[in-house]
Amino acid sequence: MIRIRPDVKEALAAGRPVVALESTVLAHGLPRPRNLVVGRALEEEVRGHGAVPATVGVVSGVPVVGLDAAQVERMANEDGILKVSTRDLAVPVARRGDGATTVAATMWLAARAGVQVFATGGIGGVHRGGDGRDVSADVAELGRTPMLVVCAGAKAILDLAATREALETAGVLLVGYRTDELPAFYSRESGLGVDVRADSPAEVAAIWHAHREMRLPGGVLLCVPPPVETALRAAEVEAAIEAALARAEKEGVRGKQVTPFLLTAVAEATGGRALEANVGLLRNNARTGALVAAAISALS
Ligand code: PSU
Ligand code: MN
Repeated sequence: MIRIRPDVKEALAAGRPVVALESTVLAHGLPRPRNLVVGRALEEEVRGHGAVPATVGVVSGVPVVGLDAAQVERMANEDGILKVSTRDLAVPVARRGDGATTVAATMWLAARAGVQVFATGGIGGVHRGGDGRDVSADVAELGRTPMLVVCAGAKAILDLAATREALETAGVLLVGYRTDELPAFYSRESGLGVDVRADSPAEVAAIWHAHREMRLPGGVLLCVPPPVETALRAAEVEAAIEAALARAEKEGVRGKQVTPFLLTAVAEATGGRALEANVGLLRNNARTGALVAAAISALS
């Protein structure tokens, strides 16, 4: 049912480090042609730090853990590719179509393939305003699928305090990587704390190992601040976010379009600086994921 690229399968069987990557960020999170460049760069970042990258997606109805180069290109360049969360996975499979997997769907597939570490940008969470009912399926998936998810916190377009509460309710441990503060995706500061701090890949690996040994349900979120070189100040990105939210409201943007719409609008409003911050943190998370996956392999 799930196709695993041969080198990924070999690495998993031998207990060597593998890092999963998602395809929604390529298809819907980043503009062309940069998305393909970044998709390749993330795989290189993982390889360059001693792990095997496994980008996840659905290709011609087959869920794939470890897309090949042509398939990554397809995720980046195909028009109108479906954005697929766990609940939608059956649709492209039944219709023999393609689908770009979100954090939730990537976790689900990668975990079933035996992958333990997944690096992304920012997870979905509780959207701002309204009644707080637009909650990403990423939260529920984190609550039930065992995976160490490396991210820069939740996307700043969200209500971060509410997202943090939702993650707590779902039973997700927030580990700060060399920080006591939950990062806010574009920026390093959120004013919110993490549950515990870890200062090295080995410390993270030890927590993950214990989580697995006890067969605790769900994921652990490793929250890595975006690199200083490209990070924005929370205050400067806030105005852009508010303008983007107002536009989404006016244009009646709904459902799964909300996140891609807001990310694009914020990138435009910051003259591309939010995009550079996004790319910088994606690379940094891929690298950190590889280092942590290697530390986990050394333990088991
Ligand atoms: N992180 C990024 N860019 C993205 C996303 C995350 O840097 O495009 C995607 C992820 O795939 C995440 C999804 O799962 O946005 C959340 O969408 P929603 O709020 O509709 O659940
Ligand atoms: Mn949503």
